Amino acid sequence: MILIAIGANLPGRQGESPLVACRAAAEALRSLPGLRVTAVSRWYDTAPVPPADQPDYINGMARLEGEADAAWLLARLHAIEVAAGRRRGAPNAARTLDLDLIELNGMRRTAPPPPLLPHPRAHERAFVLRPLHDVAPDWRHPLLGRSAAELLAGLA
Ligand code: PH2
Ligand code: MG
Ligand code: MG
Repeated sequence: MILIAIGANLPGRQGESPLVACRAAAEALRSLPGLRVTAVSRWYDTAPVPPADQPDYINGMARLEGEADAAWLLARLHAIEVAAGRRRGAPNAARTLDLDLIELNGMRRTAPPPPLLPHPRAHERAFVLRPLHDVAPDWRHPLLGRSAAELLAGLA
């Protein structure tokens, strides 16, 4: 199971809304060679975390099946972000599209090179865990051993 978090909170290059950008990103994932998109979550309107003077985000999650090299997949995700007008700014800056690799077939990597897996902040972010639960209610955090529902219950 591969889990990719999708988020956006700025209009895209043609002025398209974050929701349109997120839906287009989920479609773009369908063209990744050797992988199959098996589920896309509902879309959630979420306040910025940490609280910031930015528009709300749209957040969702795609579930894929197949084998992929971690560095290769990360590069593919970055290419989709760039095509959607993403510019690298300060950490947590508002963005036209953010694709974060949360889970890659149970892989664990807690030190560079990227990507760190599972995503090091996934377990503390409701905007990740809620859509994750939509597409993978059976998932357990590979390092913590806890389900998305359990992790969500532990958040404020
Ligand atoms: N992404 C961030 C920082 N803060 N907040 C919300 N609600 N949703 C996000 O996707 C998000 C965020 C950095 O990637
Ligand atoms: Mg992110
Ligand atoms: Mg990111």
